[in-house]
Amino acid sequence: MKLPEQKRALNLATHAARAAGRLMRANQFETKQVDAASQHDIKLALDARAQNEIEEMLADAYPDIPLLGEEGVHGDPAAAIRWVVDPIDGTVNFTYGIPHACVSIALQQKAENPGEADYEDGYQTLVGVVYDPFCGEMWTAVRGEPTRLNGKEVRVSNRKKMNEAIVSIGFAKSRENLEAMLPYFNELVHRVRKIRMMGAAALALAYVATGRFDAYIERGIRLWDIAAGGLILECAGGRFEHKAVPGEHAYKMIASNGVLHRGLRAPL
Ligand code: LIP
Repeated sequence: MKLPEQKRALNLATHAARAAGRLMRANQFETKQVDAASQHDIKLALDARAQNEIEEMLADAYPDIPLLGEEGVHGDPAAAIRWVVDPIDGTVNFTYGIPHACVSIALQQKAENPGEADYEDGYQTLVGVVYDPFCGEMWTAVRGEPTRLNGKEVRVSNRKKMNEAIVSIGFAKSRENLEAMLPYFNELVHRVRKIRMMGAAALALAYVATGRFDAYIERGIRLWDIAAGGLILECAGGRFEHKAVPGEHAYKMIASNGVLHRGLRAPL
């Protein structure tokens, strides 16, 4: 399996993200077919349709590279190279007509040296794309290069004071994560300027990378929610701390502008 040339992979991922974004925009005001729903989560038929559209475009160009996605796996997800895809991140928002959701596509490879891996499973992220079709914002990152928003370089904030910080928190989908994070929420809310809970992990990471948020914290989040956004954050000068937790490709993570990281005192 040959590693794609990274600029070519980035261009392909942005085209695939735009295709999924067009599908989201075309259905923004349409009644959504719900395939499954629980107290804190919804699965739409459009989630699977969007992932199929992305998968076809990626496989057309690179038929040998498997895809690990929120809506299923195509090929061997433990291969040396893989795409990691969340076709609609922020599905509950999208279902309710809240225009805060995005497409997240990452290219990962198994690191040659374990010390160079980003994740405990040995993978490192090479290319990341997060696309918000409602604001027309495309974040792109290639490992070792600056993050760009619609082609323009962006960087994390340099805010150093917690009482000036905007921190985003996600409560994921389970009661256990909710119970674990509420005490921290109650403590943190008094120390920062504002807390924001927006419902799309990949956008929260992109917002930290762009200096709109100063940090983002969530536990029980999945790899497809954070793989692209984590690279986008690191290439924008941010700090992306994460650790595997029980569950399929599940992580707890603290993302920040770096200078505020210790001050968060997140209990993860
Ligand atoms: C969502 C994440 C969000 C998290 C939600 C859900 P989805 O992803 O982006 O941060 O709090 O529970 O996991 O399911 O909309 O792709």
